[in-house]
Order: sequence, then structure tokens, then C-alpha cells
Amino acid sequence: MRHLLLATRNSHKTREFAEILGADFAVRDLSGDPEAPVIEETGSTFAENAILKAVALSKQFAEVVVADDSGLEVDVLQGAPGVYSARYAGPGATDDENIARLLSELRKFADNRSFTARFRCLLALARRGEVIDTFQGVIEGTIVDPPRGNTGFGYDPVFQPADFTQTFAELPSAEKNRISHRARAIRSLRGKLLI
Ligand code: ITT
Repeated sequence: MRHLLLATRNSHKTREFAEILGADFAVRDLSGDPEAPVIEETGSTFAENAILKAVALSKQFAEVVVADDSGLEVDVLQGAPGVYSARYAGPGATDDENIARLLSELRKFADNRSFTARFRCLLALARRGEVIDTFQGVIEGTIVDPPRGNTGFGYDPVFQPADFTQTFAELPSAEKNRISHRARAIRSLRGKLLI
């Protein structure tokens, strides 16, 4: 059994990590450590933010630390919300508020085009304050309006992966966790951890 500390307070991410990594890994996050520092995401890329989180937390904890920085990039919005995905509608915004802001931006385009987008996930692996490696996963798709489905989190109800007719929030979690940006990044990470 390998132990991993996830530098996240997002329990949805933690659940997906546990499902994707499987029984060889014991995963815990920061929910049990309220005194762990909150790291400000001041980077301009997912990689910078993932590294900031992983390095800072790995100075405080003995285990191998993995940080996930991820988000949605919409082409017609020049890649927004991108690194601001969690706070697109403002600091502390809920998922529903972020989706509402996204759809209101897209409704400004009067035509009925399909809006291409992708989810991107960057993982940083660190130990004792040093980055060991980073891993990336991407999934392409389109934005749907109105939102559909109620599984998952974040922008899942408005993201329909390419070659699927359901959104991430309509697909069973096992299917999302087979094809997602996070699944792709975690599979590369897993390979490194098992060496
Ligand atoms: P931590 O920093 O504590 O890990 P966070 O939720 O703030 O948690 P990020 O800064 O990486 O994490 O922001 C990621 C946001 O991107 C997340 O809040 C969602 O809005 C969106 N997102 C990322 N992955 C997603 C997924 O699989 N499905 C839907 N939305 C996702």
C-alpha cells in the first residue's frame, strides 16, 4: 500500500483520485488538517499553481505530496476561465454561480455555434520541498446550454466530451474517471509512483 497526501481541500478531486488510483494507494487530503496552510494560487499557469501547492505542503508533511491544479478552457473566451475556474464568478463562488457566469459570457455570442473547450489537469509531485515531476491530462469537448446532469462537480453539467452525447454530470463516475483530464494525468503519475 502506497500513501499519498493530496494538497487539496476539494473532496470531489479526492474521491476521483481514490477511484482512479485504485486499491494499491491510500489517499488522504487536507480535510483532516485544518491547520495546514492555505496556499495562494498566484501563478499564471496550472503548472505554476500545482507546483506552488505541492512544494509548500511537502515542506510541512513527510509523505509524498501531489497537488492538482485544473480548470476549463473555452476557445471563444481565449482560454477563460482557465486558472480562474474555481473563482470565475468571484472569490468563494459556488459551482452554480461559476456556470451562470460562463453561460452568460457565451450568450453574448448571438449565433448558435458550438463552443469548443477542454478541461486541463496539471499534477505536481513533490517531496520535502522539492518538485519531483509534473503530469498533464486534457480532454476536449463542447459547452452545452442549458446544463444537464447532477453527478460530479464544477463545470461537469455544461461539459460534453467529444464523441459523447452526455455531459460529464450525466455520465456514470466510472466513465468520467476513465476518460477525464484528471484520469489521464493520474495514469501518468501512477506509472511514476510504481517504478
Ligand atoms: P484545491 O485548490 O484545494 O485543490 P480547487 O477546487 O480550488 O481546490 P483549483 O484551483 O484547481 O481547485 O480549481 C479547479 C476548478 O476547475 C474547480 O473548482 C472546478 O470549477 C474546475 N474543474 C476542475 N476539474 C474539474 C472537473 O473534473 N469537473 C468539473 N470542473 C472541474
